[in-house]
Amino acid sequence: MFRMMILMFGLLAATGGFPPASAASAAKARVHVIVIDKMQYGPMPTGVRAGDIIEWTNKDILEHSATARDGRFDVDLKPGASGRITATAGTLAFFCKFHPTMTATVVVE
Ligand SMILES: [Cu+2]
Repeated sequence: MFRMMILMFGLLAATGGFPPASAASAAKARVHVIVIDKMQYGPMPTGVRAGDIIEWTNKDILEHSATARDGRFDVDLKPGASGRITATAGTLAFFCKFHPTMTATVVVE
């Protein structure tokens, strides 16, 4: 009898009989990656919504940053490092504080 119950439980789990607990929240926040390469921010993500994650990945051998013009974030990015923020609604203009000619803007709905 006990063996039977274990078998049933296994079957339920295998066939998705139990809803995954984090399915709803995982579907909500998406991660948008901005790659920094050769002293430039890569293509800006589109369709970013407030609450999504914006992640910068620095592929250069120099340190960079993603620093908001309005001061709402300042992410330091060592060579090879990544950093992320939770996006807030608005037009996010940012630059690299080490190389101020590096600029970009991402729109968050
Ligand atoms: Cu830089």
